[in-house]
Amino acid sequence: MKVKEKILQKVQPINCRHFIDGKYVDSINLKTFDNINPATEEVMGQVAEGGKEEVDLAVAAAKNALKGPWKDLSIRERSGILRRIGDLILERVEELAALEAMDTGKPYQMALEIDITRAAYNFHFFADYLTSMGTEAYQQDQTAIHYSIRRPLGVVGMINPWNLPLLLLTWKLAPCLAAGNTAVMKPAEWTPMTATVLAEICKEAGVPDGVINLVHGFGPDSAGSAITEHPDVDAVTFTGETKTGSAIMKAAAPTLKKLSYELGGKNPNIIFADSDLDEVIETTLKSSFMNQGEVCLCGSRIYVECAVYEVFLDKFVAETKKLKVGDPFEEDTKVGAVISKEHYTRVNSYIELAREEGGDILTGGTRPEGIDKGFYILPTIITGLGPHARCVREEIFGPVVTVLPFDTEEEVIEQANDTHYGLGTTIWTNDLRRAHRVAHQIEAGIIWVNTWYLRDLRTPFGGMKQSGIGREGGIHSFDFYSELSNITIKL
Ligand code: NAD
Ligand code: 6OD
Repeated sequence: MKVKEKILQKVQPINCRHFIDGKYVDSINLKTFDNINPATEEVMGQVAEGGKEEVDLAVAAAKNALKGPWKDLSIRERSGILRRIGDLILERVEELAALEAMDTGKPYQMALEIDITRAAYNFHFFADYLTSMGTEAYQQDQTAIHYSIRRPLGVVGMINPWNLPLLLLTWKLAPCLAAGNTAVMKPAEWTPMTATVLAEICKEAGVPDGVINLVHGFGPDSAGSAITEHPDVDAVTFTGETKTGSAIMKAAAPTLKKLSYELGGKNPNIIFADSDLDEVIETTLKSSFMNQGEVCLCGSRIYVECAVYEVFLDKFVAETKKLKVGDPFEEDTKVGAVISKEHYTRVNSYIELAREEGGDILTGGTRPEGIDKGFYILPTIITGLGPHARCVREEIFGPVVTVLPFDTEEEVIEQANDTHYGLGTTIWTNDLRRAHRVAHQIEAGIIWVNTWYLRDLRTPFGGMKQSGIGREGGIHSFDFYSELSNITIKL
């Protein structure tokens, strides 16, 4: 039996309810919305539509849960629960990957190998990290000793995007729980299924009732804004679009919530002539089109040194044409469907704009032939645009890249930095001095040399400029999810 039939026989889409104070519940007014499979355009199920009333209940449960028994657990006990969550995710890896593929339209294989595996690792990593953490202490002559203690922040609101749903939700939830907080989570409206299963997993792993709460719904005037406005939510961690970050900041201002932001990007992929082109092409295919280009870190602005521009383009276009686009559950599918009809229209409007701006579409730019249903867009490579074209400057968040030639290091650094984003950059060169020199001048929070999306969860992750506020990962996550108090003892 083919993998597709095997998985789809075992896993059916689920209806999604809120999870509040340890129980799955409907919305008070029983309102729901359709959950649509972007690969088939069919309605897969219903999602409870939450708003202010459900968020009020969830926040009250989370606030109450701060009193105990969560706060009284030893480090070893809390770490054990986190580890068990990671284990349970792995036990259900195929089911979760199938649900993620149905919700997002991404290839099942990618969901299996990246999204869900990493979601489990997020818990395993922070379970271990928690047990090895120390705090600062200073002896001041014979006068005093100073030491700091970490305490939970309180109730943390988590607002999540749809592109890597469980990976990014758990990237927040694991350190949030490790630091002893309670949570009210809102998954993106397009991708509610894996978060719904995670709630059950957390309960089974021993997370006390009220510690994690989940409210489904939309952003503005809905569950999202209710979280950001709620006076008993102490902090909000948000991953999503830059302009949504701005709206959340406004909503959170009256109650001065602590904010952590992972926002958009328009990331340069800079290819110098001395790099190993086969390696460049292999990775650039991923950094351009992985997850349909719906990764904040995708290198959608490709700059190639003139000496290798033509040879790079020939190979890149040829390899891109080989990527199989289609059914997320076919084993060899590399590019699935984009998330929604609205997004499909938006990405296509950028391709149209590129044509109007005088760009050449070297490959892609249309739907794949023979597929009538589903929000599919062929991987698209655009050349012939200048540095000020909108397709070169704005985040498209789809399988669309622009390629521009450059002559000098100075010129490419200037173009790479000429943006209000500053999330990630990849630099390809075999010249060690140049790698350091360019990396130090690039205005981005994450810079890879001769690789892309190579992660170590201890490292600071986040964006400069309008790509984010703060950093996540290792101690940086704990710095966000805890309050430090300094205690001074006079000797
Ligand atoms: P989005 O901003 O539209 O939505 C994200 C979440 O915010 C959703 O849950 C949505 O319901 C909620 N939301 C929307 N408006 C809100 C409001 N006014 N108040 C409260 N909540 C609100 O983003 P998206 O389309 O889901 O995700 C794509 C974007 O996310 C891209 O810009 C991408 O670059 C960015 N992203 C960044 C990172 C990162 O680590 N920097 C990671 C993933 C995605
Ligand atoms: O890998 C991660 O930890 C992470 N936050 C990835 C974000 C990807 C954005 O789409």
